[in-house]
Amino acid sequence: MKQEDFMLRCFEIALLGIGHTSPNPMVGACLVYENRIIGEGYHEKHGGPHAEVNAINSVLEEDRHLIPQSTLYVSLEPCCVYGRTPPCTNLILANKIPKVVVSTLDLSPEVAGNGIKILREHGVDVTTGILEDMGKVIAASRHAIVTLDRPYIILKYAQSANGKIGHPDKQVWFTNSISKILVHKWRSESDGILVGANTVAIDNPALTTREYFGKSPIRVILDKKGNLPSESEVFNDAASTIHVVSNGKTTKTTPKNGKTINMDDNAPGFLDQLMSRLVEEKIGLLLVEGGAKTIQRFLTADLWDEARIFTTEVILPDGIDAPKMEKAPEKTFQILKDKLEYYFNR
Ligand code: AOF
Ligand code: ZN
Repeated sequence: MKQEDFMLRCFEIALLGIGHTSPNPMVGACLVYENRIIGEGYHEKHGGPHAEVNAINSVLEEDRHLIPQSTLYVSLEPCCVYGRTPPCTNLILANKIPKVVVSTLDLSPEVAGNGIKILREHGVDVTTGILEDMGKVIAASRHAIVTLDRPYIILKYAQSANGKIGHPDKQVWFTNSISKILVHKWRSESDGILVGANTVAIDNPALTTREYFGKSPIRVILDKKGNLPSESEVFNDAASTIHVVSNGKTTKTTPKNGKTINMDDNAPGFLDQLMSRLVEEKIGLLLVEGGAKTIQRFLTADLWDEARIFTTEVILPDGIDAPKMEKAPEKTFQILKDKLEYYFNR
């Protein structure tokens, strides 16, 4: 087995935490003695033990004496600060682990290379940069939070074969049931889901995770005028909601589960300020589900990391034009007759 193989295992288990770790990153760790994994663990939940702690705790009694001769693989640089949990660097040193292999740095300002520095200063042999591109993808939402003060943003929409996203006054459904399940899986993995008022008024979506297991994201509703009806599904108690109303507008609608916040939608930098506010709400991964105007606002402000776009065989003769992506897709999948394209903004 190569270093890369053990790192891939770290990534695989790190991803089990998706949707539950923000504002902390997903992290996976494996403890390896002579090509055998004697312990592994991942960061399961924000506020809970770190991956390294879970990996070391998982080692069986009969293998514990091997820990001081093992290599610790971690998808992210071990932390060196007292946060909600004590520093993982202390734990590594206390367990006398002689070698640590890291994929990518933790860009949190208080760590950012210091975790590795401390380990090296104490004689630990540290290797970094193993499968680093993939490690960065796994840490992407944490890194968006600490370097950009915003969540990792995924834009998602479906369009007809002739490039229409929908109809101005009635709901149109384009994609098939398998694509719908996939979108609900994405919801379960997201911390927040954002839509504009028109989408609520026309489609009345619930924005919950119903066709897949797992939690529903926090619903973020941009309702500049504050006049969406309180009976709208997004204000029900099936999930938490942040209702964003423009400063100075009064609204009688308050979510049954959540809150209303006032921000000036017309002010310059509104979206930046809102994203920063969503970080305070522990939203590290945000799915923007529409509609056309809202998606376009994020594209124009260059506030996006990924776009996942479905194109169907349906032709909608008249309707609202879908936003135009300026670059080429990097991945394309066929889901029965739906085409799914992934775009990345880097
Ligand atoms: C690790 N392993 O599994 C995770 C890390 O005390 P907390 O939980 O708030 O942790 C804050 C710091 O730990 C911060 O730098 C964050 O990026 C990092 N998360 N670090 O060594 C882990 N989840
Ligand atoms: Zn840690």
